[in-house]
Amino acid sequence: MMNRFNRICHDIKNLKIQGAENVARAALRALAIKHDASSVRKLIALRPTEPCLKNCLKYALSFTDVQKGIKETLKIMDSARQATINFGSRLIQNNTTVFTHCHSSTVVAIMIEAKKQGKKFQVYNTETRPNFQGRITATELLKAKIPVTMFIDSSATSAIKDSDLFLFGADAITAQGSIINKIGNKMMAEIAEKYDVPRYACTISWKFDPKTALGYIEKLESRDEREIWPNKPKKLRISNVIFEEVGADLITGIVSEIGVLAPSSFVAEFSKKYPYLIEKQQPIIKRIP
Ligand code: RUB
Repeated sequence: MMNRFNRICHDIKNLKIQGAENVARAALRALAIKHDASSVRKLIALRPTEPCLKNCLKYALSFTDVQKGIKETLKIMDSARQATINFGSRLIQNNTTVFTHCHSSTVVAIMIEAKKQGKKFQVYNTETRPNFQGRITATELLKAKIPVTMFIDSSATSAIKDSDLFLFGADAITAQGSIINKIGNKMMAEIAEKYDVPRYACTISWKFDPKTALGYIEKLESRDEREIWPNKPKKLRISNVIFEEVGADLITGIVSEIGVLAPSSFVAEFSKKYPYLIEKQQPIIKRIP
């Protein structure tokens, strides 16, 4: 029988708990059970491309009373999430076709809020191989009575050229105003740019990785090849890098609790609002490309 801490770790590792914010919240639940140094290290290593998880743990652990720290962190996250949803819902109008990729709980919540406001719109989404998170998105939207059409990933062009808006989530925001999100997002943002479809990353600002301001390059998680082909020929190498960087030049705006900001203004505004999350140490020169 797995203890509760290990169960949460197992569920994060195996994508039973997925999406950056869900992962960060689950890590805080695990932190409430165990917060010695090795448990914290274990939590941080579960999903390497998740600064929100790291920011949350760092802030919660800055309190002498860790349980109080966890509560305070969740309070900030809850109010940031609500404000992000409110800003994001304003982007959706009547008769809009919204395109999205993968599953972002933030993007889904924005769509549900727009629906609650009485807006009539439809969603095009992609299935998101190999783990099909697009099915989670489609299921949640249908439950909220929002019409959805699912496309296979390789038909994204057909979906995007008939869309009015591209909303996507974020796993990380860098100091350059770029976003790290599910593989495919960059290609889709490029297609959307070609067809003049505006592209917004929707996320609480705590996905910002302060270390990127010091020259760190965000690590992109790679997963097991067997997710793509369980009985693959022995000598075949398969790339299963699951995230990629969407450059600031491809992003119309970052929607967060701070507002809807151009990527170039995001970092300055974030630093003003959350000075305690900004890194104080010196750049690690050898990691600068
Ligand atoms: C999920 C994914 C999501 C972001 C944002 O990838 O890329 O778009 O994590 O999600 P995975 P949220 O399934 O590999 O975790 O808005 O819920 O934080």
